[in-house]
Amino acid sequence: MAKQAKPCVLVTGFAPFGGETINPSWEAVNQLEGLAIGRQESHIIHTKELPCEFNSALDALYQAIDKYHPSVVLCVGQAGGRSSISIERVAINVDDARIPDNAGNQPIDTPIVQDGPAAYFTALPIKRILKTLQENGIPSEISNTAGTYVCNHVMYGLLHYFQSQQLSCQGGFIHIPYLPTQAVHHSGAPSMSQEMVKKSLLAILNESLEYKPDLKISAGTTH
Ligand code: PCA
Repeated sequence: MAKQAKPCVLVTGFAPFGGETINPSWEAVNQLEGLAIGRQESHIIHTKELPCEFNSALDALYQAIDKYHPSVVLCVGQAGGRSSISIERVAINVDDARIPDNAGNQPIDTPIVQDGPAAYFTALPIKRILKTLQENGIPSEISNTAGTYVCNHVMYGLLHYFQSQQLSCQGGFIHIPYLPTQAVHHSGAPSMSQEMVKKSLLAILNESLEYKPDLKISAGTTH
């Protein structure tokens, strides 16, 4: 009989976009591949880089979910200009791109899923995560908008996949600031070190494996 694979979590980062040469999300996430996480190292971390493209990011994400069958999926993206780790609460059913994606597409006021719910809430224990990050001295906040670009698209698509495929998996989205090497080129922009981002992601994964969602409304959709 085939040996059962160790339980795992999936963490994704994005390719660079908008004229940047790196994306801090993939720079940090890439360092997590193969690490053990959770109580008594119960889970292994798998990682995946997603293209910053509306048309192909979700295909890449769904392929990775189908391959690994993770217990938790954490998607991470750059939010240049934000100063804290942003724990996203909600994804909305609209693409409204300020700039073209890496394939040159720029959807405006377009639903992500035709006739899909207006929004999905994450089922991650966001308040516990916030408390833990703050206790560890990491600037962090709950965010009530993941924007309307590729990150919101991926978060909505992730939560829609859980719902439509009836997966008993929890997941969510984390936005992170520029790295200091990027902020050098954006006068006045805040930044966060890669070490601090990495520490944050590991803490978020541990909390997500340990605790149930603290959302009071069931399963996380709203119409
Ligand atoms: N940030 C963008 C898309 C990719 C990324 O890292 C966003 O916030 O939508």
